[in-house]
Amino acid sequence: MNERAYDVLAELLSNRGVDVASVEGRLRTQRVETPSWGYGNSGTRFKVFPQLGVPRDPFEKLADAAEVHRLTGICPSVAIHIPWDRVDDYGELAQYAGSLGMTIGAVNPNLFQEEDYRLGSVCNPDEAVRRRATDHLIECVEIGREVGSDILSLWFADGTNYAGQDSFVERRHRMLECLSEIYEAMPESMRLLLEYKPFEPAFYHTDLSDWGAALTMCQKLGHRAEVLVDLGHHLQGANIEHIVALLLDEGRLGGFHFNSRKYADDDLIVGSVNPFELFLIYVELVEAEETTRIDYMIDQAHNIEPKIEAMILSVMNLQDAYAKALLVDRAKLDGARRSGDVLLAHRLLLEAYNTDVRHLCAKVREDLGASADPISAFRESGYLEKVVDERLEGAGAGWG
Ligand code: RM4
Ligand code: MN
Ligand code: MN
Repeated sequence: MNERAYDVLAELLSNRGVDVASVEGRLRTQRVETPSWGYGNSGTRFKVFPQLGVPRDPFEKLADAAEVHRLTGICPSVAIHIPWDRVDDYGELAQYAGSLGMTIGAVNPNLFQEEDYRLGSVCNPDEAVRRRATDHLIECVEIGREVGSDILSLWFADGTNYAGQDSFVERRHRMLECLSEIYEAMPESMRLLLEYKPFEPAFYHTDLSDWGAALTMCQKLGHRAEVLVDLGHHLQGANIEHIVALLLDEGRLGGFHFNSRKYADDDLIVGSVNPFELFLIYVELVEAEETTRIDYMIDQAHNIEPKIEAMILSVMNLQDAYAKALLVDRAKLDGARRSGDVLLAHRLLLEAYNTDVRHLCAKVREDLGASADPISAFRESGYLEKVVDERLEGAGAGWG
């Protein structure tokens, strides 16, 4: 760590009235879950460029995720996707995670890659297909029990491609019927997170197109059903921080899938396109998260960039955004808002956003036993060279 740079920053912040120790304390409690699928090969519908050293199975994905945690100090859990991460013995998978100092986080069912799901899964007009989808969801509840996870994270590809194809309302009722059964099957300790998305792979309508569709479904299910916000799942121009505030106010913001996008659901490195938006989202979260459980997860797919480094950079960008949000002078902001001082209120946000917090984050990572400079440390560690050698045989895991 660059101690001089840190000291200068800490002094500057103290002079501004920031309680640096408490900001650092909050930063040490930040947690970000990384996705198993982010370590496997992925691409676009045009081409998947496979990378050397990519994990071949869920165990190797956990090992890569553990490396991200070792270097950042805030990523001790991994989300899994079933069937991509199907194993014979989930107890063994959980035990292996434990041996790496990791846990298994959200269980993500997959209801979009079977022939049967051409017209949807839980909204399909065919009752037999809906039964099959529901059974898979119940299987995932069981897997959650076996791996010690308390989150069932749901995203449905359901929707229609042409006007008139099916009844919006009947489809909604079918989904509600299925999710009610799942909700009943979940242990008391488990939460159901419901993710919305306005387009793709369905192109006329999706059954959970936006936060309102997801929220009303959650409200019907019960208090352990909450909305998940994926940053890539909005139409252009949507004010995501406003959506975040609304869901928090309703007590139904369950979690995030962080990523970045320029055009659609691009799943790029977090904060790479619009870091200011990421900061504004954290500004809404800073107070609420003191009393609410929110699960922060990354949902990324790396097409050309090295996967572990991309994940580390995403985590660092999340630390950076959170740190800046913690610097906002809340008392002054409150005063500016009440007195109608539009520009002062705005400038108070800019003041926090424009602070270079990198040395503060580096210090926090070191406090956690991680690395001040995680990407350089990763490059120097020889981990990638080692796994490239070890994983020469067999195919890298991907979406299949
Ligand atoms: C979807 C959505 C889900 C993710 C799948 C792979 O667009 O973001 O969360 O599990 O992609
Ligand atoms: Mn997602
Ligand atoms: Mn997505």
